[in-house]
Formats: sequence, C-alpha cells, structure tokens
Amino acid sequence: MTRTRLSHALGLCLVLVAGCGGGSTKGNLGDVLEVPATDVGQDSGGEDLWEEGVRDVPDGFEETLPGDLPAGDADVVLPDAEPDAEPDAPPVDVATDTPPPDSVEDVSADADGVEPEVIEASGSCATPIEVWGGKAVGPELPPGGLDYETRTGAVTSGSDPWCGPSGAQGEVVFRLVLGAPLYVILTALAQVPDYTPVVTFLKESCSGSLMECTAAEANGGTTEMATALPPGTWIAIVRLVPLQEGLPTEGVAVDASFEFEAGEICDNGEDDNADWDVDCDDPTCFWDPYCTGGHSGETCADPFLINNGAPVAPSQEFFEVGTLGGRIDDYQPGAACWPSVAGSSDAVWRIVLPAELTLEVAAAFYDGTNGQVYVMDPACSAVVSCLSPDVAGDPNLLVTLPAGTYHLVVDRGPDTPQSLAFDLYVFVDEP
Ligand SMILES: [Ca+2]
Ligand SMILES: [Ca+2]
Ligand SMILES: [Ca+2]
Ligand SMILES: [Ca+2]
Repeated sequence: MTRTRLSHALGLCLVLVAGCGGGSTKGNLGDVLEVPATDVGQDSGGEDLWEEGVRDVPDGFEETLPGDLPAGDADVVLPDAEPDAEPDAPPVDVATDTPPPDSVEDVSADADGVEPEVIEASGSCATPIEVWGGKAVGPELPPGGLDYETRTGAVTSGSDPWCGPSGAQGEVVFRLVLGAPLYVILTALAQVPDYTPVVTFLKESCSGSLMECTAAEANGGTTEMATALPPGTWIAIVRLVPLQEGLPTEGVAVDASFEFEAGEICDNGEDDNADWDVDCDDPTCFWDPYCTGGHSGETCADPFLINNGAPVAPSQEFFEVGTLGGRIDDYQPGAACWPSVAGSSDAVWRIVLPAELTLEVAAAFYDGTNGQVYVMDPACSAVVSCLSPDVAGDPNLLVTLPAGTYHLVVDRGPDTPQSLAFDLYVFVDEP
C-alpha cells in the first residue's frame, strides 16, 4: 500500500484542474497521464495537497447562499411578533394565552424582492409542495429563487433520518421538476430556536434512491445544501429535529428557499459556472453523454469504461469522477471486505488487463470521506479482491491480477459522506 499515492494524485488533480479532466469515459485528450517510475510509492507530501483539495460548496455558490437569514432577520416574521398582520383585528392581549395564528400572513418581501409563498398545509409524501407550482425549472430559471414558509407535519417519508440526528421529528416534503442539469441550493431554517434542519434529496419519490443528505452543524439552526441534479423529478425533504425533549415536532414554522445555478457546459474546456470543476469533472456533467460515453455505470451490464474499454498498460493512470447519488444498490462486497453501508448505491467501471498486472485503486468522496472499491469478475457475480475488514486510514486497494476483464465497483465505506460525488483513482503497474 502506498499511502500517499491517491492523495498526491488527487491533490495534483484538484490544483491543476485543467489537466485532470480525464477519465476513460470522456474521450478527452489527457485522460491517460504517464507517471515517471520514480514517482511510484514515494511520499511526496501529497497530504497537504489533499487537504487543500477537499471540496466543499464551491466558492462561487457561497456568495449566492442566503446565509444572512438567521432567526430574527427582519424578513422572518414570527407569528407571536406580528400583531399588525390584520390591522382590523382587536389588539392581542399578551397577558392571555392567545394561541399563535394558524399561518404566517402578510410576510414582507425577501431581500431579493421575492415574496415568500406561504403554504398553510405541510407538504407530505402523498401531497408534496410543488416547487414553482410544478413547472419545470431549467433552462428557464425563476428570478431570484423561490421561498416557502410552511409548517412541519408528521413524518411520512420513513422513520429513520438519512443523516443528522435521530429521534422525534417533523417534516415538510417538496417536489421539484428539473428541465436541465442544475445546482440546486436549498436553505432550510426553523423560525423558532432549538431545531436542527436536515435536508434530503431523493429521486422521484419518497421511496426513491438517495441523492444527497445534509444536516446543520451541531446546534445550528440553518441547513444549506448545494447539490448537482440531473433533469427529472426530485423530492426534497426538510426535517426539523428538536434539540430538547418536549418540543413539538408538528406545526413548527419553517422557511425553505430554493436557488438555482446553471450547470456546466460539458465540452468547451472551460469552467463555465466558476466552481473550479471543468467540463466532465463538474458534477452537473456526471450524466452528460459526452462524459459518460452513453453508459449508465449502474451495473456490470452497462459499466463505464476505463481507457475507453481498451486494454490498459503499465504506468497508465486514470482519474474518474462520478456520484453514488440517485443510484441503485446492486452489489455488496460481503463480510470478508472492508465494511460498507447496507443498501448503499454503487457505480461500476470495467477494466481490461491484457496480462498479469498490478492495480492500485482508491475512491474518495468530494468532502474527503473515504469510499471503497472492490474488484469483481466479468459478470459481477463474485468479488475477486477487496480491502480487508480491518483496514484503517487511507484505504487504497493494491492487487495483482491475471489477464482478464474485471469490474471496479465504487461503494460507500463505513463513514457517511456529506456529498456522494467521488473521485476514482486507478494506477496500473508491472506486477
Ligand atoms: Ca464548473
Ligand atoms: Ca465547461
Ligand atoms: Ca448500482
Ligand atoms: Ca452497494
């Protein structure tokens, strides 16, 4: 195992973005990077590069996030603090136990001039709130984003949270139709303190595959998620988890705002949306045929292709990108391998070895969380090689295999990533 190979290579990739547009599925020049033999296995200080390279929400998007909407913002009108909502109503006697109004009314316009849409009934899996009234978002985008003020209802999307704290909680369900690949930035905020919002995207329905899940930092009241989504129907679930015993889970006022950023143009060699990811490395291009070669990568029946399906040779190095988001759980490595998360979705690459060769393989999610890769036979009916169950630290798989066709399955490791986008690194060496 060469501990620094992946971190060094990925660090370089992230620093020299333009030179790492590669991946055998893309058909780009520069897919195959020759590595000097002297570089193999050396500790070259790559960890520093790796640290720099850990990705988060792109800088370009942070500026657009409505991060200045804490509770108490002038735009957020709490029910109890709104005696003027109905000018003709009798004054509220604060000394009595007057219940708050059923819905927030007469809210002021947001900073961007867009009036929040007030939804009195909470969205559920059966009747989600239709974002933009059900109109497809993209290529045309709503001006200034879309803001919703609503209240939590009972959990209808399953009992366990996908991420974040567990325990009693309420939720609001939205349905979003995308007509183009977009970055979707969803900000969720409880209008009262002591709740942690958890935001989840699922494909098509509440029982669809997980796309992304994120929760506020400990005790944080606002959760922001920027996620790349391909065209289609998506379910966004906002859960509010009480931070104290005895707080209500249903009927809690919550603000949810959707903003949309254009996706990358996948074949022009430029970073069009200023997130440092060029063309096929940009998550909004993960589903583009130019980058996938027309393959789904879902199973061994239609895998992505290392080296465009041609036999590989010693010293070849491949940088692939993809996401487990929205994918299906087709393969499990089994108890003899490094532990995976039960039911975790996976993606598949095919590699052809013309002779006995050594492979070094590793996968890491964009947030730095280690993923795992295991090698399967041509039909994906048996695991040929995987990391042992007691691996810790940097999980690089190093294996020498006889000539043949194999599949590399990228799957979740024991740790939960914040982003399901990942880098797959493959280095081919003499046995
Ligand atoms: Ca980009
Ligand atoms: Ca581009
Ligand atoms: Ca799969
Ligand atoms: Ca799996």
